[in-house]
Order: sequence, then structure tokens, then C-alpha cells
Amino acid sequence: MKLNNDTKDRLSPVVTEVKEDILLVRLNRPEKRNAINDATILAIEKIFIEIPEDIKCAIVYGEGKHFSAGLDLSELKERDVIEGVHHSRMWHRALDAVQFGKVPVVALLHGACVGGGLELASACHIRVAETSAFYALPEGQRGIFVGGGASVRVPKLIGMARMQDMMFTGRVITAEEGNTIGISQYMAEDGKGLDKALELAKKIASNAGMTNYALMHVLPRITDASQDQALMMESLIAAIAQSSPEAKQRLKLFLEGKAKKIV
Ligand code: 1HE
Repeated sequence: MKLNNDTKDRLSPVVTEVKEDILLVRLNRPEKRNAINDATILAIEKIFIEIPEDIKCAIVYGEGKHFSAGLDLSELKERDVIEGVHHSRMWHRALDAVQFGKVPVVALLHGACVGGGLELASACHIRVAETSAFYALPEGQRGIFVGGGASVRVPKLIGMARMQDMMFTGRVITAEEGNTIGISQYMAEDGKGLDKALELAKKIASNAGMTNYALMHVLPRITDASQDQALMMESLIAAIAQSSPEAKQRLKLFLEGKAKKIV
């Protein structure tokens, strides 16, 4: 039987759409609040590994009332220790494909952004939160631990003490609080987040490729390294970036008074 696009969309846990040079990646299990089962995390990995050359930025968002309810708990069956490690490493692989992939990724968050949903959001590079967004790490309450990279990525956004608080006490963070403490970088009214995410994605897509590459692949390694190694990496990537033909062209335009000013 040949499936039409509507049927395929209903069956796919993640759906993609191209808008000019932006890839829209939509979690598509609204009836399960976009809970992330194995099929979903593997689909995310495949999408980000296979991003076409002409795509310059991606937006990840969720269908329905919530961004994502996190790990699909119905699949959290008896696993022995080694199966548990492999499962967590599968998430790490997939979310590394998002964070260290080919293009910068904007996450648009609304409703629940909890557990594995927050892990996915924190693997993206910039987050826009609609007013309805809220954040939690219910792993603490479910008697488990984060396994999709939250222990590494969430403290980098909000600090370790706040993550400990979320897991010790089950604290739910509102969209406004989340924006203040660094989960999101932008806020939008409910229903307006995709416009904001597209506006940001277009700006990001217009950057020099080497600048975006350095921000995605070099800056995180600089922040993880010792100061001495970090400063050396900075010098190397600065020299590489400024020697690219695109950088030279942009600097020439500025010096000729033809480039857009900051304000
Ligand atoms: C689910 C899941 C899920 C909903 N796995 N099926 N995550 C959590 O502990 C969060 C659990 N979910 C919730 O607290 C709530 O569902 C929400 C606040 C997100 C949304 O509430 P609501 O009222 O809109 O929806 P609902 O009625 O609770 O759920 C609708 C359906 O989605 C229902 O299934 P149905 O067959 O009865 O209709 C729910 O069972 C289903 N559903 N969330 C499976 N998470 C890599 S390690 C990461 C570890 C974690 O992420 S732990 C955190 C798990």
C-alpha cells in the first residue's frame, strides 16, 4: 500500500519540513505528549546525521500542547545494567548528533519540557520559550536518574545547584523563571514561538559558515578545556575563521561602509 503524506505524518514520530534553508523538525506524538520512545530518538539521530547540504539552520518543536513529556516510560522495561548503559549511550549519540551536527539548532519550547524533553532542548543551541512552557526533571520522583545528557548539559545552562534542586524536590520551573535562569534565551507569546524561532534561524543561517561551525564545535570544547588549552584553541579558530574568503569579503564590505551596522 502506498502511503500519502498525511498518513506518513501520522505514523512518523518525528516529521520534517524544509522552509528555504531552514529545516523544521517536529516531534509528532501529541497523543503521548511527545514522549520520546526509541523510535523517536533514533529518528532524531537519523535526521540530524542526514541534514542536506543546503540546510543552514534547524528548528526543533513539538506538535500538540506540549514540547515533550520526556522518556517514554512505557518502554522503561526491565533492563539489565549493560542494556541500561547502551540505552543511555543511544540517547547520547542522538543528542550529540543534534549538538555537534552540521547546523545550529533552535528549540521552540511550549507546555511540558521535562526529563528527556529538557535533555533534547539543552542539546540545541538556542531556546525560545512560549509562555506556556514549564520545566522539570521528574527522574528524581520516578526513582531513576537522567540518562540523556542532562547531567552534563543542564548545569551548563542553569548551574549544578539548580539542577540538584529540580531533581531533589521535583521543582517545576515556569517559562519566565526558565528565561531568567538561562534555560531559554527568548520568550514568545503562546502560538507566536515559531515566528520568533524562524526569525532567529534566518539570522543564524545568514552567518558565515565558519563562525557557526566554531560556535557549535569549538566553543563547547573551549569551555570544557583548561584555560591554557582553551586560549590556544581560541587563537587557532580565530585565525582560521578570519582567513576564510567569506570573512574577508564581509570585512571588506564593512570597511567600504556597505555592511549593516550593529544598531
Ligand atoms: C506518557 C508520558 C511519558 C504522558 N511516557 N507515556 N516523564 C515524566 O515523568 C512526565 C510524565 N507525564 C506527565 O507528567 C504528563 O503527561 C504531562 C504533564 C507531560 C502532560 O499532562 P496531560 O494531562 O496533558 O497528559 P496525560 O493525560 O498525562 O497523558 C496523555 C497520554 O500520554 C497518556 O496516555 P493514554 O494512553 O492514557 O492516553 C499518558 O500515559 C501518556 N504519557 N507522558 C509515556 N513520559 C534518557 S532518560 C530521560 C528520563 C526521563 O525523561 S524521565 C521523565 C519522564
